[in-house]
Amino acid sequence: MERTLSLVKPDGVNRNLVGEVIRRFEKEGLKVLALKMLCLTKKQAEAFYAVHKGRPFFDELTAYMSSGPIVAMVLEGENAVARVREIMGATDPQEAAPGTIRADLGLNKGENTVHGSDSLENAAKEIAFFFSEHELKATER
Ligand code: IDP
Ligand code: MG
Repeated sequence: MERTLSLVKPDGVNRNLVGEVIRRFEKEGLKVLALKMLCLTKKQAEAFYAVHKGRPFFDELTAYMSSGPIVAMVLEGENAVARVREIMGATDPQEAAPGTIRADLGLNKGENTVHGSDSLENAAKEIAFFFSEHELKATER
């Protein structure tokens, strides 16, 4: 069993796609372990995407990610990290495989509707960024 972090980005929340994104994960057998809506400050977005600091799109990305509410969730399942990345599709909606969230719902490379952790190690860090030990414990089955 693995746990991973996914976000519905501001464009997804804005276009009423929260339920649709969660439905696609649940339909594939992933379990929602924790869930919350919040707004990131620019500083928090910069910390979350620190690995991209120095990239040309860093300022645009962190401004966008702090531009409105997002929904953060912890998903659990077998190979959850890779499966969530598969269900999301490639970063650029134009390059994402048909039937993936980004191909079907993404607007462009920046406003691509969802985030998913890219490794088990980053998943643990990203889960801890959004959820306290207490919040995860509260829903343990
Ligand atoms: P990922 O979300 O598929 O893992 P990353 O390369 O880690 O993609 O980039 C993080 C996020 O930064 C992307 O999801 C996207 O929102 C944004 N991003 C990446 N590359 C570009 C770009 O070339 N222009 C604008 N935004 C970008
Ligand atoms: Mg990434």
